[in-house]
This record gives sequence, C-alpha cells and structure tokens, in this order.
Amino acid sequence: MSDKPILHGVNASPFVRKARIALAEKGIDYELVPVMPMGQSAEYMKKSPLGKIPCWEEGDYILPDSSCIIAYLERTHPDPALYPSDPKQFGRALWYEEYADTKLTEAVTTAFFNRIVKKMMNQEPDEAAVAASLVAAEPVFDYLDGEIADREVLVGSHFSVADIAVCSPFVNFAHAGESVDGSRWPQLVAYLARHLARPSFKSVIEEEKAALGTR
Ligand SMILES: N[C@@H](CCC(=O)N[C@@H](CS)C(=O)NCC(=O)O)C(=O)O
Repeated sequence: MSDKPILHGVNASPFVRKARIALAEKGIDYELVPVMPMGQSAEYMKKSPLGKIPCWEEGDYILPDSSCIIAYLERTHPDPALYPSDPKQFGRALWYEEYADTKLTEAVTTAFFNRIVKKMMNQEPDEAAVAASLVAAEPVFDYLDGEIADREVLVGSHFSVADIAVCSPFVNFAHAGESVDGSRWPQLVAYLARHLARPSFKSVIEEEKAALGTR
C-alpha cells in the first residue's frame, strides 16, 4: 500500500475538486481513493461522520470537509499561499468560499445531477428542474459578475481559496453542457476562462472529461 496521503472521494464532486486544486497548486502528492457520495461504508462514516466527500487521511490524521482540508494544507504547505494575509481580505475569501459552497453550488449543479449523475443511474433527467435551476442561477451570476468587476482574482492580488471555490462548481456546469452567457455576465465569463485555464484546473478537468466521457 502506498504511503502517500489519501484524498477520499470521486473526481467530479465540486468539493473533492476544490481540495484537488489546492493540492495541485501546492504541489502535494496524494492518492485519490474512490468513495461515492452515497451508500458509504461504516468504516468511511467513522472517518467522515457527515457521510460526505472529500475526506483527507494522512497516516492516522483524518480530516473531512474541503474547507477544513484546504485550511489545514495551508498550514502544512504555506507556499504558495491560498489565503490572503490581510485580515479583511482573509475574511472576504472565507465569505466567497462559503457562498460558492452553498448558494452557487446549489444553483449550478442541478444540470449536472440530472444529465450526468441520473444517466449513470439509468434515470431520465428532469429537464424542467434544470430549466428552473438556470433561472434561479441568474441572481447568483449577477452577484458574482458584480463582485468580480474588473478584478483578476476575487480577493487581493493573488489566486486564492475564493477563486478555487467559485470556479469549481462551474466545471460541473460545463460537464452538463451548460455555459454562462457572456453577453449578460461578461466579467464572470472572462474570470472563469482565466482561472479554469490554470494547469491545476486543466489537468483535473481533462481527467474528469475522460472519466465522464464528456469530451
Ligand atoms: N462542506 C462539505 C460538502 C461536501 C459535500 O456535500 N459533498 C457531497 C458530494 S459533492 C456529498 O458527499 N454528499 C453526500 C451527502 O450529502 O450525503 C465540503 O466542503 O467538503
């Protein structure tokens, strides 16, 4: 058995991807051990009591939750920093991460769930639910477009956990065949194009496309 740290989870989860992007940005080697987001074993539930993916395992150190994992990795591998050092910017970065993990993920993953996950389970997609989710996503895109404005990154002057968290669920949106309308949300579209082209995102996206058969 490998003595590399383990990230439990499957690659197309926006939260597993968050952790994977942080790991890639920091150049940390690890093994991705597949755990599906449903029907987990009792053994996995002991590691991740909320029954969610991802979960980090490093020797006898166990840590569930993408936000906790990235914050931990920042302490063990400070370079490159993924959190701003300025207290106010730090607070804003945590806010964007929270917004992305809740409101944004909910808004943009319905299409992925219906068209990709349900297909894997031999179920029909609910296109009415997808259409409703696209309408519900509009104020979320309005908010992000306004926050990004003409900034390169969401907070401060460096790519941070805020950018990882906001960009990650849009990968699921794209896997589901959806894209953000650049005539309505030009700043958001330019921002996503910029960051999803980073080597960390690119290699994970390619791997996911191959696994999902979406390329
Ligand atoms: N706050 C958690 C959320 C993780 C999460 O919701 N993961 C989903 C997969 S994308 C999951 O495991 N869902 C299973 C469940 O909710 O039972 C994190 O950031 O890691």
